[in-house]
Amino acid sequence: MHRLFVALRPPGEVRERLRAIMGGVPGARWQSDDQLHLTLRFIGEVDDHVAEEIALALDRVRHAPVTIALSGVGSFGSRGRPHSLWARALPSPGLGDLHTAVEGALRRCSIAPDPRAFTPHITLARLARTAGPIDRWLAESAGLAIQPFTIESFELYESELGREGSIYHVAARYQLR
Ligand code: 2AM
Repeated sequence: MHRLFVALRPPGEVRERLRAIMGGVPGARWQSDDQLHLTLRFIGEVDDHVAEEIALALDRVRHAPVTIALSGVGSFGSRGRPHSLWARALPSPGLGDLHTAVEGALRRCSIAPDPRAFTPHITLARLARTAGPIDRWLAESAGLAIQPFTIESFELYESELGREGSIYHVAARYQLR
């Protein structure tokens, strides 16, 4: 079985800016440089045959490079029990269209459509149940503003659940042009 997702990898300078705002929340597991990505679509567990079919379907996606800007931060989970911290990607036509194109490719592989709205973000930390308060970090990081940058490929990732958090491997890379 393969645990798959489709994501965009921010360039090195952007990852550095993101890493600069990591810290200051006790019990937060900050993402390593390798783990930083913007998920276009989480697929989940599929067998070898479906994984191959997905890789081929994604190879048929034709899309121009996409421009992304990051603005502000947020958290997922309930107010009393947040479970992740992230940087927000501003919605853009390119990003939305690429998401739709990926969704279409997956549908052709009989992957059920994702019922959740696409909320583009880059997860920065996962929070343990015992993590300290996040309000100060949210306030201090609210001004995050990363000017538009261009992404020229998207990736199919395989996720391996490890003790220190997930390890992500690029299973295939698809050029945007
Ligand atoms: P997240 O960053 O908001 O946690 C690999 O697990 C990637 O897929 C993560 O970036 C994660 O989003 C995303 N993802 C979306 N839905 C998921 C799910 N149901 N289970 C695990 N990961 C999911």
